[in-house]
This record gives sequence, C-alpha cells and structure tokens, in this order.
Amino acid sequence: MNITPKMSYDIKQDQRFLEAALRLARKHQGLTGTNPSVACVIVAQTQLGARIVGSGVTAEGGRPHAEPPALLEAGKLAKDATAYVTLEPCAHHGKTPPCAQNLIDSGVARVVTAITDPDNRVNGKGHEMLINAGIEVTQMDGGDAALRVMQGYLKARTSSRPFITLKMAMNEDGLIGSTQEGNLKISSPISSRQTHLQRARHDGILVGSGTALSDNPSLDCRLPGLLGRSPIRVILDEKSKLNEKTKAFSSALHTQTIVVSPMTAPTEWRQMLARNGVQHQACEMDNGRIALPELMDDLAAKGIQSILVEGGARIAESFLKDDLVDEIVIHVGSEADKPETKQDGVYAPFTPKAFPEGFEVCQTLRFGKDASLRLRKKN
Ligand code: AOF
Ligand code: ZN
Repeated sequence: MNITPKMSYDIKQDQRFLEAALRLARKHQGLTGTNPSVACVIVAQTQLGARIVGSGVTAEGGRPHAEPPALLEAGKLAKDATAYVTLEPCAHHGKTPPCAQNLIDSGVARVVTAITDPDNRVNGKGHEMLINAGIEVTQMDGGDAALRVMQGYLKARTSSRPFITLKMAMNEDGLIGSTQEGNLKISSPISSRQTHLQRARHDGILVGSGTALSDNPSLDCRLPGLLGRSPIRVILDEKSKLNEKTKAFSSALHTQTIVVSPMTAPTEWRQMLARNGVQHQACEMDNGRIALPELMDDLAAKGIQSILVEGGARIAESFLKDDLVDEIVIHVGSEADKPETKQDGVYAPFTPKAFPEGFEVCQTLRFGKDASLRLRKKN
C-alpha cells in the first residue's frame, strides 16, 4: 500500500512523538503475553503548540490495547488531533472492537504508525480502514528503535518462535568462567545492571542446569522497583539434576519458573518441582539433547516471544548450531579475573573479535570500563 501524505508535515516532530510512543511501549515489554506492547500518544495543537493530550500502552496481559485508554484520556481533544501508534491499529473484532474503528470514531485527523502489523487479521487492513474513513495515514519507518521494541512479537508472529538474544560476559579471549570452585568475576557491576535491565525487557530468560547448579543464579531482575519485571525462568535440565537448593526455585511462587526435561524424567523429581511451585515442561529429545527448535515453538505458544539466553558455553553452542540466535550481546570485562591455569578456564564458543559467522556488530557501548557489543545477523 502506498500511503502518500496530502500535506507536508514536520518530520522531526513526527519522529519526536513516535519516539515518545516507543519509550512508552517499552514500559510493558515482556508483560503482554502473545500481544505486543504497543503505545499510542494523541497529539493536539494547543495554544502552546503540539502537546500530548492522551497516552496509552497495551495493558499487562495484552488487553485493553493501547488506543482506547489514550483516546479516553484525550476525550474531546482527540478531534482533529494526530495519533502516533507504534504498530498499525488492529482491524479485527477480538475480545475488544477494532482500534482502527476507535480512532475513526474519535475524530482524529491523522494517524502515524511505525510498523505494519503482520497478524493476518490486520496486515494492512487497519491502515485501509483509516484511509477509507478519510483519515490521513503516515507510515514512518520506525527504524531500529521500533523493531527492537517489537522484535519478539514480530518473530513469534512470522516464525512461531521467540526472538532469541544470546548474552555472554567474557574477557578478550572468550573466557566466561572456571571449572574450579567459586565464580570468576568477569564483567563490572555496571554491566551486570545492564543485564538486569535486559532481563526486564525479555519475556523469558534461559540457562542450562549446569549454570544453575554451578553458579546458582537467582535469574531475576534486581534493579530497584523492577523486581516485578523479572522474566519467566526457563532452565534446561535434560538429566533431571536440579534439586531443592536451586536458588531460582525459592522465588518460583512469584516468578514463573519452568524446568525442561524429557517426558521420562523420574516422577519423584517432578513431584519435587511441583512442591516448589516449579512447572515441568516435557520436551522432545534429538540425539541425546533437548530438541531446541521444537522447544522454542512450545515456548512461543505459551506467549514467550523473546528469550535472553544467559549461559553457559554448551547452551550457547547448541543455540548457534541450530541457527536459533537472532542477536548476540557480548559484555567484554576489561578487568576480568583469570583462572588458576588456562586448563581451568571455561571458554565461550567465540570471542569478542572472532564471533560466529553471519553476524556483524551493529552497536558498541561502554558500561564503565567494559565494552558491550551488540551483533545482528547480516541480511
Ligand atoms: C493494537 N493495539 O495495543 C495491540 C494490538 O487477541 P486480541 O484481540 O487482543 O488481538 C491480538 C492482536 O492485536 C495482536 O496479534 C496484534 O495484531 C494486535 N495487537 N493492536 O491496535 C494494541 N496490542
Ligand atoms: Zn487494537
């Protein structure tokens, strides 16, 4: 569909309001189940210039959608206003009426959207409804920021599996830990806080039972005020080795925790999981290891649309081998501890300089003295 504006608009202003909407959409990232976290801001011309008179974000759990609360807040001021929506407004009668109809009824003159909705109940029909009602529609190229907010939803809708980010903290040589007792400090506290922020933005966090047993991490988001944003924990445990001392289990009653193992896992062990409020997810096996593509399908069906894979080396290798990784984030610890001997070191399947084929660096950040690289698949 070619949507040509009838008049010229202030592109910088459009970008500014769309960015404001994208920031709002991040607020419920990881909390909206199979629905994307969408945001809508209504902007009216006031005596003071263009001002936001209403805003809304998809509610936790996925409904109501973003547009109805934004329009409700704007009230009469929505008439002749511009609505900035991070995703094409829906055109279908679901549990609620179509948001495109809501926008039409409110009297807005213009709608600016960042991304077309791939849901085949919508996919262009939302834009079409608006245009047919005489509303000016501008489809902005939301760019990287829009795609990042929506990446889990887009992946799950188009490929029936979650968007997968592989995150690893390592030194320049790819060292991620030690085979000996105790943890090596790899990255700085600033990098760790960034990891916690990333956890909050994902639906799920995934580790192997090796990491769960040796590091015994809490796998939650411990930033002040964001504990409630802890992602669903998924621990792969093909040999049913986890026990009641697993730290993540102690908070399983308030943060959903799923342990994945084959159907043949011992009944008593499964009862132990249930006693601790931990869900058991039976999985298919492939040559003695958990069949990851099938598991990813199952997790997407549960509404887990984005997963942060946090370790360890074997899990990273398996995800890469199965071509399941969409993005790699490497925190490069500049003051990482060294193992006693080189043989004691555990190494990632790549280093910050020699990373997996098919990936390229798309962003470099500094977290204190550490560097952080974000790698995406080359197109
Ligand atoms: C919008 N605004 O805030 C969201 C939208 O099951 P339902 O009825 O909630 O429909 C889910 C679909 O609605 C989802 O796949 C996507 O197409 C759209 N989500 N649309 O206009 C919103 N969250
Ligand atoms: Zn809607």
